[in-house]
Order: sequence, then structure tokens, then C-alpha cells
Amino acid sequence: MIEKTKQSTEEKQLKDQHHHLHPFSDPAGLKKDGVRVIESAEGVYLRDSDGNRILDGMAGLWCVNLGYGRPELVEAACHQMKELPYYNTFFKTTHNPAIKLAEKLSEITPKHMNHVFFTGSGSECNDTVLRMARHYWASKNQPEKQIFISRENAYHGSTVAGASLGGMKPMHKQGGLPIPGIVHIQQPYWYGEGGDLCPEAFGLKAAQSLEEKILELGEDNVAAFIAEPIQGAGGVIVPPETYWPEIKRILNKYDILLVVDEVICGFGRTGEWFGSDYYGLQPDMMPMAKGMSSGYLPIGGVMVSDRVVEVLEAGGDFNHGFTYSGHPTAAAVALENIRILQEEKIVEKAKTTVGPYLQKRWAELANHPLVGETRGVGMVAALEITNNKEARTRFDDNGTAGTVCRDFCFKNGLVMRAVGDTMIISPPLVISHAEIDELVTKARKCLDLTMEYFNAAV
Ligand code: PXG
Repeated sequence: MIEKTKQSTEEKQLKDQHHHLHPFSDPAGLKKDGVRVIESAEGVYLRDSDGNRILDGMAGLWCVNLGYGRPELVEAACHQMKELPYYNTFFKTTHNPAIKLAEKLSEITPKHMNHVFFTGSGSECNDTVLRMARHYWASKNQPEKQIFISRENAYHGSTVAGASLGGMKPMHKQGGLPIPGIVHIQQPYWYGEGGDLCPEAFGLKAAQSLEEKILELGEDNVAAFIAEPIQGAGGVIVPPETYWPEIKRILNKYDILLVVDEVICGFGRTGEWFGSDYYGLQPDMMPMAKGMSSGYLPIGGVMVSDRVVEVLEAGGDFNHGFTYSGHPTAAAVALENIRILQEEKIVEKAKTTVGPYLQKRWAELANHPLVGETRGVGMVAALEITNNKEARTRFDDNGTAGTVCRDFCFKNGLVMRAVGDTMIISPPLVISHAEIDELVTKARKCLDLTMEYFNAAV
């Protein structure tokens, strides 16, 4: 329905404040500052209720890979809603969009993965993974293989299993997490935790903490290792080059499943279809969501390897599933999204033209006095704000510099996220070279403003 009477931003903010509880937000802070009301979007730009045009450097929440306003996705949803808006995939039933999407996902994911378990989100994927891996080992008469090894500062979702698998301390503090059977090892975050080691030596050390943990727990008790190829919400942590090869060596030695969480890296973010392609990984399970439909409708799925499927198929009922597993309208939109990504060679361009240009321009920010490091892969990047480039120290321990910079970005028409004092971007894959120039110019301006802020405070 079209809104009849135009409400002011203040009125909307007030109503929102009275009736809407926001994710990951301090209600008192929202009350004080008011929320931003986003009303429309086109390409890589958002428009808010005051008419401001904002460059979306985060593709929504790392998901709008195709950019906003693609009519084909709207038409795909509309067509499917008229034909079959909803039906389930339980009880010996399926439908055309689920069949087609499962087949398409088998085509674009690594060769040894040919089955998908559909979900509505990344968190649901990771709840699925936890139960599926344990069911897998129980079906192989090794029910004691229960433990998941994850990493500190990983993000795997907000459900009970997702947040437990994740390694975010503030999340664990609420609601009695992590649940039993999940342990965390060191993350490969050289800038923050590498100390005097060079990145390569630190990457090896971080990877070897996996082997130490397996030996401590006993291989017979470990079900799986779960990791994002590049940690996203943790601050775009691109592991040192030595990290994944060493992890692969360790996993080859022990009989443990590898779960590669592709919720952010999947569907072209790294310039390959999946982060697993970028790092040459052979996952047993691959949670996917976000870019699967470019966020136009909620949908996710766990891609499962042939060797796991073989055991599951002999293992009887897997008592797990969601009302919206394989939702036909969401599946139709995902299919159309993948068709466009393929036909317009968007993933290829992320590897050969747009990605390299973004990385080149982004790396220029390293000469800014506040920037301790820039890093990135394909269409995702980060920079570290520091008060001393050599010592890699921070203005304080509270991430104040990141928040200050983030707020300047808001005011200057750029969405760039802060994770502590790490500034991160993950723009739509379709961003043009001119828009990348604008993004980098705005980012530099906001770094300048942040520096002025701290100089004035002295
Ligand atoms: N795995 C990964 C790697 C993710 O990044 C999830 C699982 C969970 O997906 P759902 O669809 O349940 O949200 C995610 C989600 C942030 C931010 O602030 C990141 C995510 C979600 C919300 C905020 O960077 N990632």
C-alpha cells in the first residue's frame, strides 16, 4: 500500500522507538540519537527519509551483491507468487524452484558438493551444520565425535548454536553461551594479535593451534572444524598466506569434518564464486545465505559433500527442518540472482576488473597518518585505525576511533562499518570505477575528520 499521509522523519523515529526492538543495538543510544530511516535504493545508493543519498559501502549487511533495484528479481518473485507463493519441502514433497535451485547450486559450488539442505538464513545454516555433523558421526557409529572447534572472534549467527559456534565474547555473555561441545582457538588476526611475529610465522602459529586443540581433546571426540574463509563481522580478517595451507595439512591428518562458512564470502565476494575456491578448500559442509538472493528475500542453504551425503542417506530420518526450507518465492529469486551473476559475468569482473581496482584504490589509504594497515580480497576490504603506525597501538581499548570515523561516514553519505577500530567495506559487486573513486574519497575525508577530532581532543 502506498503511504497516504507523509510522516516526518521525527514521527517515524518516534514510532520506531516506541514499538521496534533493534538487533545488536543499545535502546538508550537509539533513543538519544534517533534511527536513520532508509526509504529507497538504486544501484549502490540508498536514500533516507531526509532525502540524503548515501553510498552503501556494505551492500546492506554484506548481501546485496547485485545492487539495489534489479527489476528481474522483482519479476521472478511476482511470477512465483502468482504460481505457488508457498509450499513446504517436508513429507515427500518438493516444488520446481527448490529442484532448480538445488541443481544450480550443485553446478556452481565445488565439484564434490552436490546436495543442499535449505534454510531461511545463515544462522539456521549453522544450527543445521551442528546437528547434521553430529548425526553424521552417530550414523557412522562414532557418536562420541561431538565437539566443534571454532575460532575466537568468528561470526556464525545469532541463534543459540550460531552464537555458540561464533567466537564473539559479548554474545557469549548473554544467554549462557556457548552451549557445551563447542571450543574456540586463536584467530589468524595478525594486525591485532601477531605481536613481533611476521605475518607468515603468525599464520602458521594460529593454524597450529588447531592441531594442539585436536590432540588435547582427542581426535575421537572432535566432529568438525568450522571457519569463515575470511572473517567478515570480526573485521575482515584476511589470514596470512601460510594459514589455510597449514589448516589443510592438519585436517588431512585427522578424521574431522571441515565446515566452511560461506555466508559472506559466497556468491562472488572474493572474486571467486566461493571463498573455498579462492583458498582451494574442500569443505564437507558449506553454509550459504546473504548473496544467494542478493538479500532480496531471506534464503540460505547448507551445501553438503558427497562423502557426507552417502552416510546421511543411509542414516534414516534427519529430524530437522524449517517451515521455509526451500521457500519457493525466495528460491525463484535466488535462481534469478544467480542467473544474472552468471550472464553478466559479475563474479568474473570482481576478479579481473572491479575487484583489482577497488583493492588498488583502497590500498592508497595506507598512506593516511591514521591508517596502520589496509587489506582486502576481491570486493571486501578493511583498514586499521592506529595512533602509532609502527607500534600498531590504538587511541583507546573501546573502539572509540572506529565509532568516531563511522559516525563521520554516516554524516558524509557513506556507509562504512566499524568493528572496534577496524573500518570495513563490502560494497555491491556491481559498483562502478567512478563509484569506487567516490567511496575512497569519502573514506579519506572521514579519516581526516577523525584525525581532526583526536587532534582537537589533545
Ligand atoms: N555466518 C556468517 C559468516 C555471517 O557473516 C551468519 C553466519 C548468520 O547469518 P544470518 O542470515 O542468520 O544473519 C553471518 C551473518 C555485521 C553482521 O554486523 C554480520 C552478519 C549478520 C549481521 C550483522 O557485520 N553476518
